[in-house]
Order: sequence, then structure tokens, then C-alpha cells
Amino acid sequence: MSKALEGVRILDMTHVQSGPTCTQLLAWFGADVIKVERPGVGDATRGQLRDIPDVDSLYFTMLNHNKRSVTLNPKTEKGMKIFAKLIEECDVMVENFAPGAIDRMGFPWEKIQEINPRMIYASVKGFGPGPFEDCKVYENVAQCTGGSASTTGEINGFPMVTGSQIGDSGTGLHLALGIVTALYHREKSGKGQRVSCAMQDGVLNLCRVKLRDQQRLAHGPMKEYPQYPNGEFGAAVPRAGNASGGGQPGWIVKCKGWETDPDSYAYVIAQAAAFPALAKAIGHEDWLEDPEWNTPEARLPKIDKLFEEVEKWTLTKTKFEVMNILNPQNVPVGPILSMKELAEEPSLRATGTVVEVDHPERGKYLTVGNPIKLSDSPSDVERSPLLGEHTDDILRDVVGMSDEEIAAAKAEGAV
Ligand code: CAO
Repeated sequence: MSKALEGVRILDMTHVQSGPTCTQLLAWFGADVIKVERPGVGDATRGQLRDIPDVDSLYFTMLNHNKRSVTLNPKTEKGMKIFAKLIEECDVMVENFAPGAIDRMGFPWEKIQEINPRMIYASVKGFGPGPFEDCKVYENVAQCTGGSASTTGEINGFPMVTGSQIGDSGTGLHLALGIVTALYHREKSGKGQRVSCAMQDGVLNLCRVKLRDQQRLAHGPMKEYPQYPNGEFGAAVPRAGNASGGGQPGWIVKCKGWETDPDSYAYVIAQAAAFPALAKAIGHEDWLEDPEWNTPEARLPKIDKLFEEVEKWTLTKTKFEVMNILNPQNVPVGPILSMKELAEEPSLRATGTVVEVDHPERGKYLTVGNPIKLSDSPSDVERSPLLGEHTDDILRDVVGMSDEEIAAAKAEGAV
């Protein structure tokens, strides 16, 4: 069994999170990812949020598996020549520097195309063309400008960002799809092309259902929102707390032990088809004959009361008992799993979604492995490279430099 992207070589000019997420995925699928880092400095995340002094942070290690690291400064005369040779030898170049940084290095898209017409050049920026195109952007800025923050949070509370890195990792995922699509197209056209993903666009794509709701709002109140029928709708899609976005009434309810365990909660969905089973399970068989309760329309104005009753029952059970009782009866339900529980979950270890990796300087640590599983193309998780660990190998084998030339480039500070 061969790896799906074996033979694809990536010139990885990414840093922080969005770009590295993308190239890590490609590396897991077997691409040879050559991460270019500034000599002596490297990706800033190597030193950020460190848990062990002088050792690459988990921030860095968990986003840069299966890559090779070369230190190179394309802003030196020698470095520029080496960089041009790398462009010639690679299939894809990925970068997520601030707008214009690669141009300022002397490599605008026109020049990259001239050097290698088959090159696929992929970029993440905060915004697409428009009023904010020159801005630097981090995760939470993308969540705020892409529609996520305005639609997330308590019903009468302030906008809220989510713990999922939808701006960074989400855009990295979008970019990876753009790259493999362009690689597929190159098979036919023989030509490379530019792939661009703006973080604002990526977040908005993930908030698609909220733009749907913005348009529904013009046709009357949205009945699945907690604002219906007793609250107010304004001009824009409101925040809906934990109400289900899928059009089915749902809520997070407390479970046994919530007083001491901050994650002792479950999400319960009271969709019409599963309502009889839910009502019976919580001891409300009476609802099934009661016109005040036995239709979705009758329940809608008192969804809060419905979940109060569900909670009276869930408070007598652990979140796993709630899952084990309701799930077999086709009531959609999910325990709120903490990071500790996910880290220890045997089934996630068995599938390689949570993996233990050994690192020469930090020892063993846990990471999230490749969440995309291909039946015929394995994907292993290998540790992240040390800064410049593969500089000599890459300069020799990919760029074709002799030992003397490598020594001279080092002396000049180019690598
Ligand atoms: N050798 C020499 N110089 C190098 C280099 C190397 N190998 N690699 C990068 N550099 C230089 C760049 O040329 C650039 O210099 P100039 O500004 O003088 O042209 C500089 O290092 C990097 O610039 P930056 O502005 O990208 O870095 P920053 O820390 O100030 O900003 C960030 C970080 C993320 C806000 C910005 O890169 C950005 O907006 N990126 C696009 C959006 C994005 O991906 N955001 C995700 C953030 S979290 O994943």
C-alpha cells in the first residue's frame, strides 16, 4: 500500500497554525513537505506556550508532523538562488505570511510561474480582495469577521469565539482541498495555478447555515430559535445559546455530578420522531396523549419547560448513562466529553485519531492524528523536525549542492 501523495514535493513557507495545518495534512498523506524556516529563529510557535524550557512547544510539534526542516533566508543573495532552485524542484508552494511578504522576498507569482510553470502556489490570508486585504489576521479576528462570533454566545450575552480553530485549522483544511484539486487539474492541463483561501471566507463557509437564517428572517420569526415566541428578533441572525442549529430542538442539560465535574452535561435533541421514546425514558408517558405536548407545534412555545423536565431525569444519571439509555432508542444525544476524556478514550487511540508520539527532546506526547482515513493509503504520524534538522540533506539531494557549497552558504548566513 502506498501513501496517496507519495511523489508530491511541497515547499512549505508556512508558520503559526493555518498554513501548517494544511501542509501537515498533505505530509500525512505522503507528500514530502520541506518546511523553510528563518535561520536561527524558525517558526515563532517553536517558542510559544512552551511547557518545557528550550524544547519545541506542543503548539509547534502538533502542527508540523511528518515534515522536514531546512533553514534558509531567501533575502540573502545565495539564499535567493537556493530558494529559486527549490521552487523549480517542488510541485506546490504554500505560504501564510502577511500580505505581500513573499513578493517582498523577490518572488511574486509571475516570477514563480516563470521558474516553474507547473507550480501550484497556495496562500492563506486573513481577507480576500477588498477593504481589509492588507490586514494581518489571527484566529479570533477571523471568527469575528466571518460571522461565527456574532452568531455564537448566550441569547442575551455578548458575541463569543469558539474553542474550535475554525479560522486557522478550518482555513488550512480548505486550502488543502484547493491544492489537491489543483494537482488533479494539473494532470490534465500540465499547468500550475494559484490557490487562495481567505480566513474570513473559510469561517463564513462554515457558518453557511447562519447566512441561510439571515434570509429566512425576512419571512418571519425562526421558530427553532429560543427567541421564538417570547423573545425579540432584530435585524440580524441572533445568538441562540445552545439551541440546535439543525432545526431540531436541542439543549445542554446537567447530569449527575455536575456540581463537582464541569463537564457533567449532555446534549439532548428532542426531534419529533424520537419524542415518544424520550418522553417515556424521562417518565413523561403522559405527554404522548396530551395535546399540550404531543405535537412539535404544541411543544415549541415551551421548549425551555421541556428541557427542564428532561434535566430532572438527566440529573439522576451520569452523562454516559444518559447516552447508553437514549442512544439505543434513537434519541440523538451526546455526552460533553472533556479533553482529558478524549485523550484517554481507547477507541480514538485504536483508530489513530489520538496518537502518542516520541520526540527526541521532549519525550512522549499526545497529538491528534489524521482525522481523514483512506482505506488503501496508510498515514502514519511522525514527530516534527528540529529546527534545520534536514538542511544538509535537502541542500544536497533536492538543490544539488556540494558539501563545499553548503559550507559556503552557511558561512554567508544564507542557510
Ligand atoms: N528568512 C527570512 N525572513 C523570513 C523568512 C525566512 N525564512 N520567513 C519569513 N520571513 C520574514 C518575511 O519575509 C516577513 O518579513 P517582511 O514583513 O519584512 O516582509 C516576516 O518574516 C514575516 O512576516 P509576517 O508579517 O507574516 O509575520 P508576523 O508575525 O508579523 O504576522 C501573521 C503573523 C500570522 C499575523 C501574518 O503572517 C498573517 O496575517 N498571515 C496571514 C493570515 C494567517 O495565516 N493567519 C493565521 C495566523 S495563525 O495560523
